[in-house]
Amino acid sequence: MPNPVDKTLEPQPSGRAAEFAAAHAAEHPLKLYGGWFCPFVQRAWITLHEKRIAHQYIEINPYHKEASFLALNPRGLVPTLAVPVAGPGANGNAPHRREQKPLYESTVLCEYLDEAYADEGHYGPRLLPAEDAYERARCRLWIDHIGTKIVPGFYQVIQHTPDKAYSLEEARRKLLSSIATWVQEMDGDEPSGPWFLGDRFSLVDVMLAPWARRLFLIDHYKPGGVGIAEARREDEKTWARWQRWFDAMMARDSLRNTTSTDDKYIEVYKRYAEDTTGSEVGQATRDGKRLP
Ligand SMILES: N[C@@H](CCC(=O)N[C@@H](CS)C(=O)NCC(=O)O)C(=O)O
Repeated sequence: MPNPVDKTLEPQPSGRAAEFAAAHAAEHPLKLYGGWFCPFVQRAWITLHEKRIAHQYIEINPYHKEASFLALNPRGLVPTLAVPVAGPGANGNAPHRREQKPLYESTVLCEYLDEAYADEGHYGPRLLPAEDAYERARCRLWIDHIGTKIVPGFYQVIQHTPDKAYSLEEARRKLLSSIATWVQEMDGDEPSGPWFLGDRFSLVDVMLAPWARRLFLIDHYKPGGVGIAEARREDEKTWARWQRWFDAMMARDSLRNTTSTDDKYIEVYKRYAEDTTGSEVGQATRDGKRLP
């Protein structure tokens, strides 16, 4: 299916994300290839921002699969990271300055950034608890829940059209129930912090933030919206805790500074709302398959 996103996609981020991109436009051996509209990219962007990692941001259109892009990431998806090669070159010679090792898959590359830039004195607190294997595993479990339940649920709602085998109400309930399950696993009843781990901001928060930021698109495009106000009438405790997290997340600089303006998201997500997008995520949702 020809990809209709190609022709209309804004070529650059806008708003605060444009400023952040411009501040990281200069040549640097650590390169993030991204698309401003992409929530998976925003995970990587937030991680770089949180840890103040020096890098170069390169905006590309992932729907145009340039050979140079596919050479870095055969899956042809953003985010893609190019990591400078440390140590001797592959043939044993002195390292070539321009040699790069690629990395992709947002969860993998965010974990890599957290581990590779681990000096807390320089890069701030680790985003996965380095000192506690159980807590780290628990974080990965709830990151997996975000990727396998909440994110697919988001697309099932936003891509819902009346001809679907499932109703909008069913898709909405499924999404809300996946979010509620996640919220019920959060630490931090008052007065501790708002994050998944209470006082401690972590990759669990990072992984959900871009879709939380995009929930307004469901309110914009789908009758009845996300339905959180209604859900809160039935379960005040869960949804009050969600709201604490949501408000804190929306105010976090790393999210705000990597976000473009709402009107641009509304524009680009129209094809999801009409279920005509040719993106791989969109097609997988339409076909009831696992997301790429
Ligand atoms: N599992 C991947 C998904 C990345 C992804 O789907 N990125 C989209 C943009 S939001 C993309 O590159 N799409 C290109 C296409 O669909 O052809 C990750 O977590 O990084």
